[in-house]
Amino acid sequence: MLITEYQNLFTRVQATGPAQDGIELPAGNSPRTGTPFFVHLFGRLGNAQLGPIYLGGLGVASLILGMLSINIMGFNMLAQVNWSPIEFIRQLPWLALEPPPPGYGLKLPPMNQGGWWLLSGGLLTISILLWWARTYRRARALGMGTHIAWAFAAAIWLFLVLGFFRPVLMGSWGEAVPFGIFPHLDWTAAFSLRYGNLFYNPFHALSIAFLYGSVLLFAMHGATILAVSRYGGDREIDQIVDRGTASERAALFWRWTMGFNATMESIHRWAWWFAVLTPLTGGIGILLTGTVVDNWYLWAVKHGFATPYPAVPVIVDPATLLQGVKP
Ligand code: 07D
Repeated sequence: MLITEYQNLFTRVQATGPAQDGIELPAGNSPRTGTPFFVHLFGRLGNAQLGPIYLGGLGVASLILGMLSINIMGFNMLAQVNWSPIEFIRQLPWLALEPPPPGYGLKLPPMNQGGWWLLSGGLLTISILLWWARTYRRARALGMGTHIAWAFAAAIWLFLVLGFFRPVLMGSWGEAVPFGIFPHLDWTAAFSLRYGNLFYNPFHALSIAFLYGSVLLFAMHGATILAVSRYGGDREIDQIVDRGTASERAALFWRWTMGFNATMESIHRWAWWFAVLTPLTGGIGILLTGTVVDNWYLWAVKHGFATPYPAVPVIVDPATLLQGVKP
């Protein structure tokens, strides 16, 4: 049988050719690092070519500060298990570098009372901000839009609300999240309980809607493109300007099944906005918690979308009634 179907390049055939160094960079840019090489297995997931990487001043500074920050976390945890590497690995999920106790407010605490947390968090924050600047600058150097940098900024907003803006508004570093695997999860659960169940925070609800919405959109879009890749649908951008069978079929499928279709361009705007709005709305929700609203359940009762618990009569423990009665 003669196979005349369009061959999808990235799943069926691995095209190999001379390594690409990328475009010439304008004056003032650093040289790219590393000689590119090819790994077949990587080619099954994405592009087989690895490198060269652009590090530059921002990248190097960000990596150094990030590694310093994670080292501070690690060494603090190692000290907590008496410098035993075995115990460090065994207990790693439970170990924490905690922020200062509430008594210190926003003052500089002693190093072993949250000072290391403050230093490590500060370094991590600068490292992340430098990495953000790097994503912005690299996009500009390639003549791209800065959509990736702004989506990253939305995530950094939530990160800063949790570890910086809200603690500052509350007047205490102790409000911030600890570093550690289970400890940060425990913090999350405790935060929800302390402020009357985060499920009643409408911004948490919005954030979940965008999170789940992102998952749904990603699944729909990924599946649609794969379903029409035999007609060249994976060449998405060509399909926007050079309309062909794949794009039209994909659009038709959705018009058939739900009456409406996104376009090749607009589906990516849908995806970008849903992803960005997840941490954006989430950050608003966290910023309001404890600053404007102290108990989301009572807030929901007041606004008529949670039912109040029925009044419970005082229950007396019968054992207390026997006080002083000899058996
Ligand atoms: C966390 C911030 C950006 C991250 C950056 C990365 C590095 C790496 C490396 C140290 C993701 C910086 C870090 C570069 C450093 C090393 C090695 C983005 C982040 C820049 N919730 N909840 C959300 C659900 C409940 C609670 C969001 C679902 C309970 C709290 C999301 C459920 C309780 C907070 C969400 C559920 C509770 C959240 C996160 C179900 C108690 C937040 C969105 C079904 C467990 C956060 C408004 C996101 C938030 C948040 C989902 C339940 C507490 C939508 C599905 C009721 C305290 N929850 N949650 O994109 O924004 O995170 O809340 O039960 O702070 Mg929730």
